[in-house]
Amino acid sequence: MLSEAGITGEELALAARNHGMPLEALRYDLTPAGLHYLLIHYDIPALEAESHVLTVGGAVEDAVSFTLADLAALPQRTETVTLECAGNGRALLRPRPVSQPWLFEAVGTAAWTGVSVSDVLEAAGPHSDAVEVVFTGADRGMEGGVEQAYQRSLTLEEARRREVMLATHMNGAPLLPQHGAPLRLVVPGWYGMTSVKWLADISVVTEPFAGYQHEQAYRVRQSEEDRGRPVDRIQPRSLIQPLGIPDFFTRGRVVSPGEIGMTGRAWSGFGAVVGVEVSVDGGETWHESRLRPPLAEYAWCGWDWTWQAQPGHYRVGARAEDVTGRIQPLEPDWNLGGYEVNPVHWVDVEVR
Ligand SMILES: Nc1nc2c(c(=O)[nH]1)N[C@H]1C(S)=C(S)[C@@H](COP(=O)(O)O)O[C@H]1N2
Ligand SMILES: [Mo]
Repeated sequence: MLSEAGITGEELALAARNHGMPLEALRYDLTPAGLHYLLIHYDIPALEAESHVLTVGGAVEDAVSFTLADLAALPQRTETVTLECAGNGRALLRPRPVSQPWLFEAVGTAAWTGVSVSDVLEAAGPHSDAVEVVFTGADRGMEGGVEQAYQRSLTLEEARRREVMLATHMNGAPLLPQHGAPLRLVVPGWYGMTSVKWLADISVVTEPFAGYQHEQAYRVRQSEEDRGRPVDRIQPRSLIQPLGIPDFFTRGRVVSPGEIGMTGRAWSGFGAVVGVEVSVDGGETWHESRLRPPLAEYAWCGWDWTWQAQPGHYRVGARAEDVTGRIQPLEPDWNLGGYEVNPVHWVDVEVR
């Protein structure tokens, strides 16, 4: 299936910069920072923690600015969050939208430490007619022919959720350059594009923000003419921790017959995962796995299931359902940008 993909040079260049989480790292509750997936639209900007200043302005009573030392003096919080790229699964589509060609691995879970955005907003005092908050990164580039800084907005209500935070630390260590050092936004429950890295400015606005990453990118649409709908919360997904040993080239799995403990992780940005079903026959029959409690409200949960495996070739899959009844489709649903592509994680397994 993958051999038919016909990846372009541009996609290869993107994939070589932006790596996924090797799926064997599903074994860790918290993804070690170097194994967490990475997505960078432009270049990693050169920022210094000592001199970095976050400005907060726009429709506020008092425009204020914060050094990292100022932020460290505010009440600190730590949130364990599963972050996933909205383009995860894109390379499974036919025809394939040409962009970062993710398969299944654009995900990771980290403990982020920093301050609530709401505390920073309160210091500035948004005007009563404020509707949204725009977050601007220090990175610039060209995209769709438009020169821009990387920007995303949230409604004022969403930005004020206590767990929406400005993070200075990941898994207890200062942010790495590639993950947004020295300061980034983290929006639990939402796809990764909202969690602006290298955060330089927060601006309160009185009209809905219509930037490139809202109007052009990150919309689920069927054609160029279709306005579509914005991408926001993470759709449910489950992944299988790799079984046995891999084939170097095909990445298929080879395992010995007998009792096989299958395990994996599942998450949804809409609420708790309530079930993960496993199939070893390509979806003919499904078996309920045993769920472990999630690490935190916005983090993945573990699941496991025991397989009595006889020699042969199998198509093994897992699908998650969340508390809202959202369930992974058996095969991917196509859209123009390749967002929210969350089909069952199918894996070819040879038992021998
Ligand atoms: N400033 C800035 N923030 C950004 C991006 C970016 O290119 N520039 N990429 C976004 C996207 S698309 C994703 S999926 C996440 C990835 O975060 P990570 O690389 O720390 O996993 O960062 C988001 N924040
Ligand atoms: Mo992303």
